[in-house]
Amino acid sequence: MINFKHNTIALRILTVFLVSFTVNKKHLCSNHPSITSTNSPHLSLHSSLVEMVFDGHLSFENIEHTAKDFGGRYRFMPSAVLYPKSVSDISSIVKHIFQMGETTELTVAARGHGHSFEGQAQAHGGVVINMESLRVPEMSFHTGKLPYVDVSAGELWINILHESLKHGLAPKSWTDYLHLTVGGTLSVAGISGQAFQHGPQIDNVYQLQVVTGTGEVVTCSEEQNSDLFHAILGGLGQFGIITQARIALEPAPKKVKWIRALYSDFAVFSKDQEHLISSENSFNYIEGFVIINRTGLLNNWRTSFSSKDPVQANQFTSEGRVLFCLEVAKYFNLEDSDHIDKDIDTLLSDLNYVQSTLFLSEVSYVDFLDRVHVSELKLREKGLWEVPHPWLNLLIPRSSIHQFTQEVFGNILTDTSNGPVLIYPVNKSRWKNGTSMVTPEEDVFYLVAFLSSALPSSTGKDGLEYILTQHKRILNFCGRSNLGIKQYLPHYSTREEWKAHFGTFWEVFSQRKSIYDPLAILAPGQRIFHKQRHLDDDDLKSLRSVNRVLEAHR
Ligand code: ZME
Repeated sequence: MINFKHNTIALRILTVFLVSFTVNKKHLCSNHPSITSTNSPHLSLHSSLVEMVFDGHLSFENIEHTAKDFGGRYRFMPSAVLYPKSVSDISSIVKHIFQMGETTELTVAARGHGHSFEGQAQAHGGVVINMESLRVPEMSFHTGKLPYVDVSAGELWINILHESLKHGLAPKSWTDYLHLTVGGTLSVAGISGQAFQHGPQIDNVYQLQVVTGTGEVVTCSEEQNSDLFHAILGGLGQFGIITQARIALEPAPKKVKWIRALYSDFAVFSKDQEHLISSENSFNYIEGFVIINRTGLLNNWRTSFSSKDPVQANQFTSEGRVLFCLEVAKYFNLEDSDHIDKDIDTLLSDLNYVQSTLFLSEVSYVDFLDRVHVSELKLREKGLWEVPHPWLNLLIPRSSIHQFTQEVFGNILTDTSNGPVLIYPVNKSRWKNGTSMVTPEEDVFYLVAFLSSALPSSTGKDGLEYILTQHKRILNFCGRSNLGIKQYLPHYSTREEWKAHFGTFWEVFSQRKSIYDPLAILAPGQRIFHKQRHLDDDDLKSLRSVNRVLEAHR
């Protein structure tokens, strides 16, 4: 009886070994679009974690949802999901796994609202931490000269917006979509139309609390543990799990003038955009997007935008050609009502858009910031939200942007039916130095974002394979022509690619890894560092006993 039990366990251990070795190999080498793995929980993990006590709880069941993300292409099952109720829950589990040392491949991934594109917040066979369960502290506001709010890292930006507005305040720098967690966007950068002025979201944080890869809880800022602070901001989750953040606030405007205007010449469009991001008294938000070969272009806009010249404007389509749409916004309050239109006329008088294509709209600050959520609800209604999202985000130096747009919008992309293609410049001379974010070398660079949705079963132009092939062509062109681009939110699979991405910063990045997460426990889904498993004496004993069992069965 006892023997039988031992043999079973030995065989289970062997199975776990084999399964994890084979799957890991696949994990590292394959570029296949839909990579799925659903092996059963590691036996050793289960027995070692099941005895731990948490303020929240650890679950081994109903955890499939954490093997999915917004990208919809990577699916790696964890062994367990932690629903933390305290920072100490997070610290305990990381510390526990750290103390197990190199005898286990166990890793830990913090998961926010699940909006990674390519499995970055998944932990194959490891522990996923459901950061949205961590709702401590309650948002606490500090008004005064430099107002800020302390939030839990699992908080959604949309909730922070609503709470801040009750104090007449709001964060300064945003993402386009607000149903994302603070910890998630601060781990990458957080870029939207305010970044030209305020820098990305990582430039607008005063202090963080993090749990490092050794399970230590550390508070960091420019003054305190500044190396960790800089490492964490845009650090792709490699140096610690953000558990709290102190977000810079400003007085919130009540209303927004939201404006769009079309250009048919990229040189004119980009000249105006660059003028706007560098002038002193400009718009508060500056973005832009590309429209290729679309009919009925204006119907989409009519709902919320009104035209000064509707007859002329209605004749405008991008059928058979490429148009560039400037999108800007000016914030204002009721007391500005008498001069806001004049201010905007002044700003617009510098620009050279096609005169008949100016569209103006006036919305509340919340409606402006939460605008992508409106698209989300429409797409959800049509069942088009939970589809694969092969997204490609590029940062392109100003000196290469003309060459880039000519090739990509002239030869590679033939229409923009699969989703928005954003294009706008920022100037990093106004950004903070020393974060982990990787940018091109020039001060002025463009964000170009290809935000496609794929139809799950399509093999045509709206299918996954076609879109991925287009992205490959775009990247090949960038590499071949030496455009000096950097990917934003990349998903590389080899050390060489990551090294090339980080360039001269690689040494600092990997040195910081060895300090803050020496066993490479954190954020394995980024595929930058790989946790090593070295067999210890106990493992060797089990392996020998497995061998004996196998011998006996022969
Ligand atoms: C899937 C989807 C993305 C629907 C709308 N979007 C977006 N639209 C505009 N800007 C965006 C965006 N997603 C990120 N930025």
